[in-house]
Amino acid sequence: MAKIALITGATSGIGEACAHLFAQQGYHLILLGRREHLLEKIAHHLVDKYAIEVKKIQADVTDKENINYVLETLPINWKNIDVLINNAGLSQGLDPIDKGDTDDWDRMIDTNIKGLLYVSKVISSWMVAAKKGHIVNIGSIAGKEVYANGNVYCATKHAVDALNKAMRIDLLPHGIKVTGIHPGAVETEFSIVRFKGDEGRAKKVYDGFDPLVAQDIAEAIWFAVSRPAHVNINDMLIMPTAQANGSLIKRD
Ligand code: NDP
Ligand code: 8X3
Repeated sequence: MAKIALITGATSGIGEACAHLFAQQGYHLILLGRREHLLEKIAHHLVDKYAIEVKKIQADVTDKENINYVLETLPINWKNIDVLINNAGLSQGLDPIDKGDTDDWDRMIDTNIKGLLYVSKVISSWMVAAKKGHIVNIGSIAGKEVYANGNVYCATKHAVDALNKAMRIDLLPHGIKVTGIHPGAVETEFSIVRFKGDEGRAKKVYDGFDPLVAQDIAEAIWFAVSRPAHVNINDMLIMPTAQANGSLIKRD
């Protein structure tokens, strides 16, 4: 029987690249995101190309009641989830702490921390009952160090790093693997979202060096997920060659 992966934030960037790679490996997929037309488009393509089954969940991870509802009402055969990729996340703004927008802060905290928790609670309870499973949490270099004006985004990714370690402890008795994947700069919609649609400003983030692409991260995730049963990859920090740390990039 084919394995099942649930990917949050599957409508673009790293999540979408994971959907393609896991489909190629024969996984059935549950794709979750807010933009329905993109879920439709990606699901249609994957079903056509790889003859897998895809369940679309159009939902916002910050909506606790609805997340519980859409997951709990999945058909029973779709609850047998082997891999959860907690990828949905975003940054909003890049301002010093005295000038930050508190609505931006709420959005990042609600999505990157609370949304990840809402999904994880439901799925981990099924994994505990099944005594199998692998949770992959997408952190960031911003969860390992702090850079100028990154304040709240960095704090949310430090929380993901802590939760990743905490999940590994709590789920140890149940044989569930937990992996943290921490990328440096990846060119996706991330900076367009951070700068609220300002594509020119977003493009400048990646000027003069080769950033990672979403496929690089999907391949790292696949490496972690495809290890033998007795091997767990705890943590991977993956950077562009031109990026030394959270704030030092060598540009042409
Ligand atoms: P994208 O903006 O391309 O993708 C983000 C995804 O998250 C989209 O599919 C979006 O879908 C989804 N998403 C955002 N908010 C919600 C929500 N409230 N509910 C459900 N889905 C949501 O960026 P990336 O692919 O780069 O980001 C993926 C993850 O990687 C994030 O956690 C990010 O923090 C992390 N990361 C990114 C790095 C980078 O440089 N790009 C580096 C390190 C980490 P939709 O809008 O349809 O809901
Ligand atoms: C996204 C990468 O460096 O902008 O997590 O924080 S960075």
